[in-house]
Amino acid sequence: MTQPQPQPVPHPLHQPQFIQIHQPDSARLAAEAVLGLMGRPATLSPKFLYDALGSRLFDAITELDEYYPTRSEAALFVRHAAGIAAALHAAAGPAATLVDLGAGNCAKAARLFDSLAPAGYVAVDISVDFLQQAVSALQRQFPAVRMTGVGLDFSQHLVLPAGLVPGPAVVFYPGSSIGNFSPGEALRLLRQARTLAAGGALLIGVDLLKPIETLEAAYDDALGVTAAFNLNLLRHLNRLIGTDFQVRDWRHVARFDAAHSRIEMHLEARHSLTVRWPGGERSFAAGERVHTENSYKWQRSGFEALLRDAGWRQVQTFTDEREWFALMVARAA
Ligand code: AVJ
Repeated sequence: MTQPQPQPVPHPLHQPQFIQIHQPDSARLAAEAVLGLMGRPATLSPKFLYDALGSRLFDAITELDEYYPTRSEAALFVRHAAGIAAALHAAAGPAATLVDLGAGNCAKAARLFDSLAPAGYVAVDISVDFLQQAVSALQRQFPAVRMTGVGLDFSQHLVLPAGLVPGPAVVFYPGSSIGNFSPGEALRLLRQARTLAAGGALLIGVDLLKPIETLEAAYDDALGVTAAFNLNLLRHLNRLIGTDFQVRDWRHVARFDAAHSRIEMHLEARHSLTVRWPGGERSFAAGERVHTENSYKWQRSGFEALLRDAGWRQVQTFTDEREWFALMVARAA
């Protein structure tokens, strides 16, 4: 006589899906870079900061003493863990889909899994290649969660393929990346996020206004890592469009512009020079600049008002004593 074997409890074991929505083709990127280089003033999108080395330099920035945003945000997640979890549950209900904007290595979202218990996870980043490894690893850790990696430049248009978000979503946008957008662009993105959330919630990291010395040090650190991050854009362009930029001819500049409430990063020509590439050239006078990034610093009340303008309701702010950084949770109306 054999003992009856215990029946295994059936539960779904998922495999991650991967979709590339718009392939960032290098011809189009190169054309965009040339247009920016010819502008007066010359302006390049901060996305050109992130080639392979640029992404590693950004990771190094997050470990600098002067760069407070990453550390401040991480502390808020610990300090307000229970409050944030309760706010998200109240706003989105159980078994929501977690939509991670700019997911990268998925580490920040992974820390939400235990408290949020999402039914699905959609990791969005500019290239699906960045997501393969991280999403696959997370899927092995949480086999019952339906996971999708989506390659999409959501700064252009934040819309996901039908069916990926079957019910209410928690849209997760950490890191104060919203700071790269002007108030008008941010409003548009937050409206699209509200539509995407389908009655769910938003969890967003916002960098707040603080003393100028603190802001400028965070974007011009003593070790020169941020300078290297900014200057590396020139090496990226040399590969992308065949320019002959010499990094030594340029200087990193980071200044707070009070009128726009933003840190601006520029590359400044150390002397007059001409940059050449197949099909064009551009001369720069000594001291002339290429504008490479804006990082807006919000007042708490200003960003709360922006969220309401974008149709978000019941905004809850989780912050530190100094109000240096905020995590905001809101409900899609
Ligand atoms: C990734 C856009 C949040 O603005 O602080 C860091 C980028 N630039 N140091 C920021 C950045 C220079 C960063 N964001």
